[in-house]
Amino acid sequence: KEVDYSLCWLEYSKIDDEPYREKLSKVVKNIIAVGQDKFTQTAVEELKTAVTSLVGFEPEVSKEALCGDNPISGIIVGNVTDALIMKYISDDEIQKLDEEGYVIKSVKENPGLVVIGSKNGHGLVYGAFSFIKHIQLKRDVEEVHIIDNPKCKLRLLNHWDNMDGTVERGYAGRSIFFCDNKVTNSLGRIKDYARLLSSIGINGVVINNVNVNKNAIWLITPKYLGDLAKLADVFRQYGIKIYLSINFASPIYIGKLKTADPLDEDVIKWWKETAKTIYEYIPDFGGFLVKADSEFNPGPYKFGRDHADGANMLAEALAPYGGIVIWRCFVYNCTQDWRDTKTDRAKAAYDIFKPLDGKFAENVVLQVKYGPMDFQVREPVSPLFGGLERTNQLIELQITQEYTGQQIDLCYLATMWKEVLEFDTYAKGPESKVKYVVDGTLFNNKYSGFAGVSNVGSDKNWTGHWLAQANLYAFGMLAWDHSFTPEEIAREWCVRALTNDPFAVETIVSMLMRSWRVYEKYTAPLGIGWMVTPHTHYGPSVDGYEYSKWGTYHRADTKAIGIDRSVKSGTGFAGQYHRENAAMFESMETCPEELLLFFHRVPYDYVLKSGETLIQHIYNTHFEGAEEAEKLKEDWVKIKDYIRKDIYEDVLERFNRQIENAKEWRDVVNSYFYRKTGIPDKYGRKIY
Ligand code: GCW
Repeated sequence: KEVDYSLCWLEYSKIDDEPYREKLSKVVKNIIAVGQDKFTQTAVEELKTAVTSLVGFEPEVSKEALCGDNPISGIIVGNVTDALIMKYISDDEIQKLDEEGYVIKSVKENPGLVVIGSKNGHGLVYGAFSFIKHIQLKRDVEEVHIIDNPKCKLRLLNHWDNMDGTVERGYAGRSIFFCDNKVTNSLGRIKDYARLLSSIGINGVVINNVNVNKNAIWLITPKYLGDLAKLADVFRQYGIKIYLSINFASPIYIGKLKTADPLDEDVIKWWKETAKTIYEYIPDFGGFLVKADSEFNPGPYKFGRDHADGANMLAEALAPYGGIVIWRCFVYNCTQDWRDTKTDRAKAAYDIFKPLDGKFAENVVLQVKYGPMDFQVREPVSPLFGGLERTNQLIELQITQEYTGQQIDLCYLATMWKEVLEFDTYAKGPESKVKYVVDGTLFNNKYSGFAGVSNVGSDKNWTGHWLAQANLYAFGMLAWDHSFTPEEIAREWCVRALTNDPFAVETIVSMLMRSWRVYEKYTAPLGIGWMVTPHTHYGPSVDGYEYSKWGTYHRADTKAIGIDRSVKSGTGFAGQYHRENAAMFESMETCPEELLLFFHRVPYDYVLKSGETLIQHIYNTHFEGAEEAEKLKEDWVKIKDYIRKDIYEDVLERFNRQIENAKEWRDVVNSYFYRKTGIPDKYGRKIY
């Protein structure tokens, strides 16, 4: 089937290694589907599509093992309770499987036979995709033995798609879900999207923006539910549930009630009826995502109630059907006076949600942005991780590159995410890392996991920048299993999606691995953040948000820059962490240097560990960052011959823009500080 968009890592080109293909052919020539259910069908269809392209012939599919007792070769796909599967998979192996897990095993006594088994259908689909990956990476099929389970229960994407077809903070074209205030009927593309997501383990998508306005308010009504049900049918085949963002004041807008007070009888009843209707259309509907009392969205505060009142009321409406409420913690005063130095936006989420810890219903999950501010290129980890001990929680990561180069600049985010996940909260002593909070093991949560703000749109490569596909891929992989390294993920993605030439692969992996740091170097220094062009958030504007209402200030003067967030003399934010981290952030000496200006107000002549002064560090990193951006392009040029021509050209054009952007950042930031301080660059480089 010809489509006018890329299939990313599922774009199968024929395996060029003859001997490997030969070996493989013996195994993949038969597919034996034990069950008849829709997941088995999906798994078989995927295996068939992949084999046909990768190996070059269409495998035979049979419903039962035609073999009787004779040795057979092929892939058997089925539930671990099926007799045929049980023959080859031990109890011990079955024991190790979770709900969504799978086992892939080549049968020793029966060379050429591979079994893919799972406890439920989702697992079978994951198992099929995993086997496909296995062969794309040319791993041994005669020795395969994988038992794999997702570490996190919820692995969600959040789309900030509006019904008019625009995407808030989207850099990859239009919405794939909505157009002209209608739900899309291009279900072919949706199916391919479901395939891509399922192949990286995603099990839920929130399809509309958290800012729920105009028509989107009505998505939870029969006006749209029929069309949404069709989307849900497509996703369901791949083990993915759909969720909707809702407007907390819906009972007023839709129900024509006088209030949306979560404790009001009529409001409670209205939500219960609404939930009932939704589940009539979509029996496995995932639930609601709610941005309440945040950036002008209505919430329980409006009615004199707190966030637990609001979330629990919705949770009760969804509970009979197994739905959940995902409640965002991105709540802060967005009409701050910049003159007010007491209010600290970084403190808001913890101040609001910590006192509510333990008060949320069983089917409520709090969704917490990884940092206390807003997806900056460098932030400390939110103190809510480790702070909330009796509440389900999801970590919210931003795959779309709002503050990290907008899919023009290369910025592989897995390196950042990994640092966040490895951060030790000390909530229960050492080894209380964020990764153990979000996989639910530290506090034994019923629901937990990852939510990623999607970077996907209608562009033919889905993500604007071809290499930004790696971020989507990495998000899924880490949500599935946070023990993967960013490097192995990058390599895998590269081989599957771009090229398998070893030199080209290593070059691209190296580019990806250093790209976050490069981006950080030429933008705002040492964790202070912002300094971006207001509203668009691309390109430099050092004072762009300095005198605004958003609570995002650097407070640079001629002597010093940064915010004192210590307990002793500052806003006290550092005190929101557990003792070990609070102490570390409290003092300038022990605060990690990359976060120095986030936590401290630092004079320009302060000497850093490198021996350079703060001002010199700012100059150095900005010159280096711009140079390293040019190096990224040089590397890309070196591998020209190994990359498909149109991809090569597209990416080259992005690097040219990145170089311009980096130069602009370098000169604006350096000039700003030179003009503030009058201190020249000790290496005499050009500052304007
Ligand atoms: O990062 C900010 C964005 C807003 C976004 C908001 C949020 C969807 O600038 O565009 O709104 O965060 O996360 O709710």
